[in-house]
Amino acid sequence: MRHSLNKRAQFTISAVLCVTSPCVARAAPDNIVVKIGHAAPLTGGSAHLGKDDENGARLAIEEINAAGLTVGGKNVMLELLSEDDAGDPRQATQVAQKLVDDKAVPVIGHLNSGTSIPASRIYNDAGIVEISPSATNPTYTKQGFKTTYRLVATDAQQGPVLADYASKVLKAKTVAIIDDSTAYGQGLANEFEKRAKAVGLTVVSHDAATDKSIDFRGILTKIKGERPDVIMYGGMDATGGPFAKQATQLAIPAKILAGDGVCTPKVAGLAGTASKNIICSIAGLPLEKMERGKDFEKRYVARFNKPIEVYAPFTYDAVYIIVDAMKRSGSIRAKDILAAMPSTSYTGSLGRPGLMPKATSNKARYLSISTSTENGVCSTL
Ligand code: ABU
Repeated sequence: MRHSLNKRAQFTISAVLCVTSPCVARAAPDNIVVKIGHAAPLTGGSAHLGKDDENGARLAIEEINAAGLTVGGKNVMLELLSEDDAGDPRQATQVAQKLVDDKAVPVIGHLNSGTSIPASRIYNDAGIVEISPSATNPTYTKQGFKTTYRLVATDAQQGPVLADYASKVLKAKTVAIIDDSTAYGQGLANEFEKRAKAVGLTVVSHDAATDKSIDFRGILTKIKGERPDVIMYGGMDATGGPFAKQATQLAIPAKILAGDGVCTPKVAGLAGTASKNIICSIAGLPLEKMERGKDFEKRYVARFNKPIEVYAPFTYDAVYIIVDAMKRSGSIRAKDILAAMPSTSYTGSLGRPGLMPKATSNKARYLSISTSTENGVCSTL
């Protein structure tokens, strides 16, 4: 079912101020306010991705409010409650409890697997839906929580795709692996390693850094001596960029494989010309292949005056998926939204993403493997 903005309900909003962008909608006194929680790193190395997520959710909420939303015969206004988890597992649980205490009805987030996993228990205990736009560690949706959803494929798909690419396309025989010791980076590296060994690659080393590491010259010097055909990097763009740059500075010729956390426009800025050496996968369709990606991009850029990083279309669609569940259940109550989620059939910016609760978490609808070019645009191979 495609969403259509409800023009008829525009009169439920007392004022929509569109003199200059952005539009600001004020709730009429008879409107019920529904709080949409959002959590992501808004500070630290992944703040650019967290802000991108927040923008996607904000754009959806602004559109829905401007069009007017009626649920079960009542006028509803959405309010964004956005919290900074700093990409830190402990802060994520504090933020999750705050969102529950502040009566967020669903939560869009968290961005990282390492934050989404511990936070998911808190949302589950509170009975509210959590939709992560980006967490790819399979554990997130394998904990048996009915509240836990994601809009992306998992590293159990992403890791093998990268290993197969190394073996079949790059014809690599040896690989060095390094990860950032996070649930995402380490998990992806482990999934890669399993498949790499299964297809006959020799893993010459598997090193651990951290998600704060910026100087990789020691590890890279060691890896250079191991002369791997390829290097697998499990981590995010903030560290993957410097890693690739330093590998090139040390004249390491091996291609660097990485997952969706590195497959961002920012990595080109951080890696410079070394980004040509990065081959990265994305855990969904690239924007240009999303059914309504271009249309979304235009509205995003017009509203925020900057390009999309990566996950904004996913947070945008997540808000619409929640609103779709509200409309179908005729309720704004968390338990009714939760009950309506499994029967979601929704086509958004992404097209029809595989909405992946526990039962279907191994069925990725989309998994593209892409290569990062010098200007940072990921193109599907
Ligand atoms: N999937 C990469 C970024 C988010 C995460 O899984 O940690």
